[in-house]
Amino acid sequence: MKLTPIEKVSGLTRERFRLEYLDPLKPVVFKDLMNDWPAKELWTFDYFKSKYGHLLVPVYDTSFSKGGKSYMSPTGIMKFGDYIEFIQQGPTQLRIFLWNIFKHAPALIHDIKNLNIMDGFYNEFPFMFFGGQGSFTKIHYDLDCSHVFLNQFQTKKRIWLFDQEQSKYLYHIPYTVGCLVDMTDPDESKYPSLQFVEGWETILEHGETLFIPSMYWHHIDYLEGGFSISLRASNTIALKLKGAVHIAKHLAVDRGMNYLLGQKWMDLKINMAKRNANNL
Ligand SMILES: O=C(O)CCC(=O)C(=O)O
Ligand SMILES: [Fe+2]
Repeated sequence: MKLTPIEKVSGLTRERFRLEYLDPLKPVVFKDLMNDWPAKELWTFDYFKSKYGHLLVPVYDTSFSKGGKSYMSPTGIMKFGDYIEFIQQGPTQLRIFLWNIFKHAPALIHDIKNLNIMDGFYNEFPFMFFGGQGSFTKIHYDLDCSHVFLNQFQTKKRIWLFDQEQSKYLYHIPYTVGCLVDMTDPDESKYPSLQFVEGWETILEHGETLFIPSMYWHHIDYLEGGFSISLRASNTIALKLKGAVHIAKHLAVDRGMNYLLGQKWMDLKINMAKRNANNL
């Protein structure tokens, strides 16, 4: 695997962002996009615990993507405050993900601001992601095909990105947005095609925003327990349409077949991923 560091920039204008990153679909880290957000200072573990600790949240562990009955389902429900205590105490795989905190705590919306770096943000879908040290968000790309702006708080994450050209080398599991390779242990003797992979790497720190271009694969390792908020944008009708078709196709086929065949469907997909990677 060959990984190139993602550039970190300040003071990027809309025009330069469009020309140098958005149009060519090239990732970048903004060092200053969240500078005017009150959340940058306000949102700490203690703040969330004291004001919103009573909220109930769905939590997930690594069984999330296993085939069968629990496919894509939460592991349990916890009090938000208890969860934060848990990730503050040390390593854990438990994560909160795709959580729209503003539905439960609308006042928090005033702590963040619209990002003016491009048009087409979906203001109704701000999602939060929390995880303990050692947890990871398994490599995937986002089903809705939107561009993602991932804003980091308090702690650090290591992020790897890969464009769609890399799918076959990553053992993409057909009909899903996932891969067979275990990116926490990218073992080239087990997955020989990994040797051809070319991608991007960054350590995202407090106050930084990562631009993940549409359909880029992302694998995220939580170097410390922490959280981020991702804001999504689709700036053209064509991209919105592509997202809608992608969602319909994937959900209908994959969920339908999982319902009918359970683990057998997962085994079939895994065999297809291996065949595709080995027939390069
Ligand atoms: O930060 C994470 O753990 C996952 C973020 C992600 O997958 C996204 O924003 O699309
Ligand atoms: Fe994602």
